[in-house]
Amino acid sequence: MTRTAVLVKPDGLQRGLIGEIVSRFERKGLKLVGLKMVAMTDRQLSDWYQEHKDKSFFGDLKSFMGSMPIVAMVWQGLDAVTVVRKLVGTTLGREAEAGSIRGDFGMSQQYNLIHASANEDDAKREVAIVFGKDEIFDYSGAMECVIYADYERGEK
Ligand code: 3AN
Repeated sequence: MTRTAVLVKPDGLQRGLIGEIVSRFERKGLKLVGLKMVAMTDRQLSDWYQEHKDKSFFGDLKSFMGSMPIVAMVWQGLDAVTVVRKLVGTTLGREAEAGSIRGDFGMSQQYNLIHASANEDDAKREVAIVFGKDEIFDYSGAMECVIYADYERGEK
């Protein structure tokens, strides 16, 4: 099982989409292993968005993301990074696939409601920026035996 980081951005919080977003991931069969509200610092945001540091929108993006609290989550599942990216949809809200979170709720490129880790290395790095080890929880999911086949859960 892999883990991925999700941020509901300030626009997602203001739009009242926390419950909707959590619900979509839950219904898919992903397991919530970390959740908190956090005001990200400029330092955290510089680390988080390091791949965009030379882009023209870097400063705007950081000040927007630091302008109010965000909701950070860690979701776990088989191929969780890919699954969550698909549920989130492509970057530009007005072009994102209908049925995805951005496709159903967003119109903007910058105000695109939600962040999801792009790959497993990013996921590990991003989780560590916002969560302490004691804020990630390992517990057995009661529904996992009907969400996954035995071989998918790594059991014979
Ligand atoms: P994604 O979140 O889909 O992986 P990235 O990694 O290309 O998208 O961009 C990270 C964030 O930067 C986006 N979620 C969006 O808020 C912002 N962003 C991307 N491109 C632009 C742009 N051209 N102008 C302003 N903000 C942008």
